[in-house]
Amino acid sequence: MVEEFCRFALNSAALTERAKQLRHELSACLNKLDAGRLLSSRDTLGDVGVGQKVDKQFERSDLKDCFTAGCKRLTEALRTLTEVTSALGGPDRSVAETLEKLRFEAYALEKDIVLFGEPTEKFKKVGLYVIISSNLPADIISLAQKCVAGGADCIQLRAKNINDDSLFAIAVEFVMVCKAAGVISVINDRVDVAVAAGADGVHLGQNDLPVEQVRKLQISPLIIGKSTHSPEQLHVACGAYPTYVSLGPVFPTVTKPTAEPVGLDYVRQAIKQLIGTGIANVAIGGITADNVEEVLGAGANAIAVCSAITQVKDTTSACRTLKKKITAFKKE
Ligand code: TZP
Ligand code: MG
Repeated sequence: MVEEFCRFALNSAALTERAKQLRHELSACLNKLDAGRLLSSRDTLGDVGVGQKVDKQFERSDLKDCFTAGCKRLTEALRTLTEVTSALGGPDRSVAETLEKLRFEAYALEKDIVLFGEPTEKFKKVGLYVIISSNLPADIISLAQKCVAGGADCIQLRAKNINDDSLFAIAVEFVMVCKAAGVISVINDRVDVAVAAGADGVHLGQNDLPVEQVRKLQISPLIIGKSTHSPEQLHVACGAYPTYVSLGPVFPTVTKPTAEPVGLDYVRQAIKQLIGTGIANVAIGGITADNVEEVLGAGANAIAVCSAITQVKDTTSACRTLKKKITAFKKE
């Protein structure tokens, strides 16, 4: 169950491989026991446990629920097997020792799957990702409200020149606006602020803290985004398992005028590179209602925009137009 969840629900080759490895090691370890004796002592008809049921035994709400039950079953079974094989005695303690080792590996695997899987599941709904790049508290909140009204699925707060106390205060308010509307909130650069303000995620650039370090600082599963501008950067990013990677700037952008555009070729190449990683992607940079379909056509999962939404008279309507185009494209 755990392996199939990694394989079919998360599409993560790396996590599937770890689960498979654990299954094989368990099977090799159990093969050391006397299979003939075990089978001979099987007594299904005489087993008093057969047919005994507890409430909700077969109630599962979704695949995640099946996965959680699978993890509990796995660790409980490993515990029981460790105890029983220890009680068998004899000079060979290697089976019990391996089973104990596998139990701790199973705990670690469950944690890694949840920390990767939960944010991934949450981020799946993102089509329109808006970046609010401003240091002015009033602007930030008013823009966030307009983006929420216009159907943004995720909003990032990008305030680079503001004191920490003001940033934290505005982040708390920003998160509240997003949460009330069921919109994902992301803080640019700062994992401390993201965690303290209760945001859904943090976005990291090439020169920010490494993803592995940020993962250690979360207090509940956090969406972790990572900027990439080339296939090489993408390769490195994938090794750290962020929730999503941004790909760009696709086109020249006024928001980052010095950044070299990477074009749609990079988006196409990145989509191929991301197959089997379970990592989502967001195309960014110079995207507008006029070129959004072209970007989606190159394979992008989601579209991030800043100026197309914040540098216009009617932010809400600009969001609606983009969202409509993204939704229509995804339905095709
Ligand atoms: N990084 C690369 S492009 C960009 C960032 C933060 C901003 C995208 O902004 P715009 O205004 O949508 O081009
Ligand atoms: Mg940054």
